[in-house]
Amino acid sequence: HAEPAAPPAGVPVVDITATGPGRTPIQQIMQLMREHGPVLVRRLHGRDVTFVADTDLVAELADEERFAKHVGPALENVREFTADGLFTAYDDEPNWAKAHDILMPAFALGSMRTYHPVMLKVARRLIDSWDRAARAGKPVDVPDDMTRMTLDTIGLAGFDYDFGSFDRTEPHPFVESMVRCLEWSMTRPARAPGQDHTAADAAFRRDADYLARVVDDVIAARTGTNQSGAEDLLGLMLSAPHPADGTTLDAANIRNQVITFLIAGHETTSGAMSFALYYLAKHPAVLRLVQREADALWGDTADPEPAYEDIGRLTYTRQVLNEALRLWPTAAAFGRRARADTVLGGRIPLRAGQAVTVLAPMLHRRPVWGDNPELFDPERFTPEAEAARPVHAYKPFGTGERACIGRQFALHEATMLLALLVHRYRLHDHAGYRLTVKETLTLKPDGFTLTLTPRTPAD
Ligand code: MNH
Repeated sequence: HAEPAAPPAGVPVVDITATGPGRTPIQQIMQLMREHGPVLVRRLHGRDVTFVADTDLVAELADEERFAKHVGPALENVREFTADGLFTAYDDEPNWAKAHDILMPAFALGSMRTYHPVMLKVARRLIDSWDRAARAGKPVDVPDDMTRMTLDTIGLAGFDYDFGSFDRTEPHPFVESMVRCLEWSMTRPARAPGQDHTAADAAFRRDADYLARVVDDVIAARTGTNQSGAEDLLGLMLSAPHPADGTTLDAANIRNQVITFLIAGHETTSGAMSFALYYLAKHPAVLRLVQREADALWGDTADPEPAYEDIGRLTYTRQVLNEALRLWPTAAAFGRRARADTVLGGRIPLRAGQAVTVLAPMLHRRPVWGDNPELFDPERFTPEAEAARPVHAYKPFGTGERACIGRQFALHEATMLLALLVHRYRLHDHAGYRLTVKETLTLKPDGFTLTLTPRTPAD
């Protein structure tokens, strides 16, 4: 990649070397942007990263002719355990296009019909667990339980592999190792020169090896049967020929894809549902509207049997999720690299290969969102409001051909679960929770608990 050019004139340079990025680097840049505006250079140990949240500049960065995905320093570290899996593959790595072509059919809207029963089965595991907590009057740990639910869902829907997360009092060790690997990836670029990180690196290696063993287990469970041609993700990975040349994915790449999907397929969706529940607990009028939408579909049925078609009808619930992802896009930053020498916004010269990072949480608070961008308001996502906004003002799923492949999967899973939960429970903010956002490359509300009581239908 090209050497960074000197910071462009007129763009503020903020040197954070004295304090470092800390444990919340995204929220630090959000704060810096509140002080210095939506374009800035963050300097750390003499290394510069340009961050952009300006609506017009992001629209330019979304132009696939001029810019492509950039695998930045944090993702370079994630590559240590996901290598050329879809998320961390370089744009021009042949396995990106190959795996993309082979796996795309599994993420077309129609495929959600296949995943629907599995998603519902796992939603019921969560509900059983929350029913027990409600009867016992015990609080539930929302992000932990959302993570149990999304991990089991991607495990079963993608790989017919059961993590059994609700049978465990602690998170599955896969989750704990993964979180440590993501933290290592996030903090490693900020290391001061000359320090010794041998112990942290060795611990990372152990965690990464453990993740690889889980992946081997997932693959072995399948190849031991005669199910290898099944139509789920793993089936496609193991046996679908590439449409162009008839070859299948090689064994090393399959491992990288499995680990990629186990991580990308659950961590961000869990955070999105957690933030949505946080906002619902804090906004009773919105909660009432979501409940009304669920009630209109399922009435006072104690155990509704949501149909696949029901989920598309939960339009207000979907607006709530969109709005939660506006304020806290759980994969908050993505890199874009200039394909050729260019000038961004007519004033920021970029050399071929030079990268900038889009900061979605601040893009999502720009003036196109009105005077009160911090206010949680699902009305921002009515069809009329959406049509009136520039298309690139909202980027929780990234952009272009490297945008999230799992978007429909996440939205189907999350919309169904939210509607089922508000249909069944009254949510009590028993601890008067004050939002603190934990960063492990992705974002989650930290230590967010609720207590629950059953709803009577008229609530
Ligand atoms: Mn997902 C890429 C956000 C759910 C699998 N995802 C991306 C990117 C963002 C993103 C942003 C682009 C990153 C970049 O440009 O560097 N993803 C999300 C969010 C949710 C989400 C906010 C939930 C909410 N993602 C999912 C789910 C799956 C998934 C669910 C799988 C089942 N995502 C991926 C994969 C990629 C990706 C795979 C990489 C796609 C590619 O580059 O070809």
